[in-house]
Amino acid sequence: MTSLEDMSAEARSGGPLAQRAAARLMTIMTDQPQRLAELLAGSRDWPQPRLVLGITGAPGSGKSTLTDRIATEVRRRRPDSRLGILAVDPSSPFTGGALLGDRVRMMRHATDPQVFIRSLASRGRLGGLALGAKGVVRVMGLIGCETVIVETVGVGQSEVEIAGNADLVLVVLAPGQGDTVQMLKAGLMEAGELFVVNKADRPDAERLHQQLLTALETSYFARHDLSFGADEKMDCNEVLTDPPKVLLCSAAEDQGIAELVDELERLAELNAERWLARREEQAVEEVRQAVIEEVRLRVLHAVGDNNGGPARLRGVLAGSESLDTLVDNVLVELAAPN
Ligand SMILES: Nc1nc2c(ncn2[C@@H]2O[C@H](COP(=O)(O)OP(=O)(O)O)[C@@H](O)[C@H]2O)c(=O)[nH]1
Ligand SMILES: [Mg+2]
Repeated sequence: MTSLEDMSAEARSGGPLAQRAAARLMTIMTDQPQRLAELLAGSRDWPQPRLVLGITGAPGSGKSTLTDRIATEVRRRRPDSRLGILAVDPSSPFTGGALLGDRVRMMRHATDPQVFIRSLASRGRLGGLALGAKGVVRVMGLIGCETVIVETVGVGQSEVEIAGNADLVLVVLAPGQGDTVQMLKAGLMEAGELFVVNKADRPDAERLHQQLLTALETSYFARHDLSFGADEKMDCNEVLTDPPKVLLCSAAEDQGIAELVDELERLAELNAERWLARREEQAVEEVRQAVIEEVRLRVLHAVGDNNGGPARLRGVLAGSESLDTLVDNVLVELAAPN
């Protein structure tokens, strides 16, 4: 079997097999997410993306359409640089669950050799989804994608976690997709560093825009406690920025996209150093999660269906062995040389 290191070198080489090696690496990250640790260990001097953008929001708000538009605009501005798209959304056109029109639209990027598209279906997966997504993002960075866009539907813990792992989280809202109160409940408001009110071609978009501005200002001032001497209350390490921007776009009609990409470029420039440092911290966290995932798999095997597992579990039910003892025994067995 080819090692991750060889595969990585191949993927970076730009040679005839590079595309396939990159695709294989991404598949390995999805199927065996714990191997991310191995990948990171061999990648210290590799290139880093300029921007890992998380795009999240309610289903139907227009995340995929917006992703497509942003990708087109970024490709236009940076014709020589690669771009990666990861969709973690079972209904995404990238995963095949969408209308024919959406799929046809995405095909434009599918034939662009500088664009790498991957999808992860979050349904029916047990563990390691978030880690798998991080692995795919790392591979995209390592093969030279300057921009990586991660689309996740803004429901569920792991999806929010995946978006939160990006350098910058863009939250998409659209009229008719639930109100700002619901967003607050879903924790999306706190996660967002930049907001887009999409479907500006709809008459009620302007009202949503105003609502969101008010809600964001209120929560921003409350968070920074600006009504009392802000200087004393502020954490010294915290960079005090302006309240997050809210842009009005129509992804369908290609309006406001250039302004959005301008803002993304501005933020990437402004935060370059901070994001690099943060990604380094995240690598440590990714190794931690890889350790946990590997241990989880081994334990799962030890109490699995083919390994006398059910009998041992029944022992706990029958009271012949306590849970603690079973766990201790499993750990001792796992540690024993075999
Ligand atoms: N009117 C209007 N419809 C849009 C706009 N953007 C997306 N849509 C439509 O909204 C629906 C959901 O879009 P999609 O990008 O799949 O949303 P996602 O579920 O958030 O990824 C599709 O039918 C899109 O064509 C927009 O700016 N205006
Ligand atoms: Mg989508």
